[in-house]
Amino acid sequence: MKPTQSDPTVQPVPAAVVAAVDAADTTLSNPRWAVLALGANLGNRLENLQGAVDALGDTPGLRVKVVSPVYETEPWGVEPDSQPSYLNAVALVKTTLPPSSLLERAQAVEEAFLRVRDERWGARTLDVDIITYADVVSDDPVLTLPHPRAHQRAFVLAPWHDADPEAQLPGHGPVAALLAVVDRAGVTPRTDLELRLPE
Ligand code: A4P
Ligand code: MG
Repeated sequence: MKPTQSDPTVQPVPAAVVAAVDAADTTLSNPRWAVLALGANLGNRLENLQGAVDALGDTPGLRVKVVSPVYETEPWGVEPDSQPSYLNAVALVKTTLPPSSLLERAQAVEEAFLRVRDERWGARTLDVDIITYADVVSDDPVLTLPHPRAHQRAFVLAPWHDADPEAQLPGHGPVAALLAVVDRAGVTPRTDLELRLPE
């Protein structure tokens, strides 16, 4: 029997619950683009980057849509020759996760690769940074958006530009224009290496 309005077992749903469910629905049907920078300079660097792409792809509410070419890059911000060189790449993802959950997931993926945090800018098996999340701008030190140093870094801008030539860095303008003025020394495409999208 079809329930009717007079059916005493059918309770009206409170307006607040309807609003909350509607809001969740909007988020779920409205995934956001985010740009993630991947870096590794310890262990099997390419495997670590691919592992990060695959682990991100296994995340509920997250799809990896584009992976960039891979670059070999000299360590930035540290004494020359004090660390092995990096492989860097960028992943463009669409996600229904809010920024804080995306950061948690990125850090969990780093942990899975036995990343040890002993010094800032220390060598690492895997670094997953959030470069942008939609057009969100935030100076919260726990999650600064866009990433505060992305605009200066050819090892982020070059693969990002390859993956999305039209990309914009909120607050800084087109990635192509930023890339044209940063120092690209020590940032070399590794055309012999390739990342795959998750299956
Ligand atoms: N945090 C704040 N905003 C963000 C964000 N947008 N994405 C906080 C990710 N994390 C963010 O990060 C330290 C804290 O930053 C986190 O707890 C998070 O809450 P971390 O990953 O633990 O440490 P880190 O990576 O050593 O520090 P940081 O400041 O993120 O370093 P950078 O600026 O990412 O630099 N040279 C080359 N060639 N290639 C590289 O990939 N990477 C670095 C790291 C240095 N030199 C490099 C490379
Ligand atoms: Mg980091």
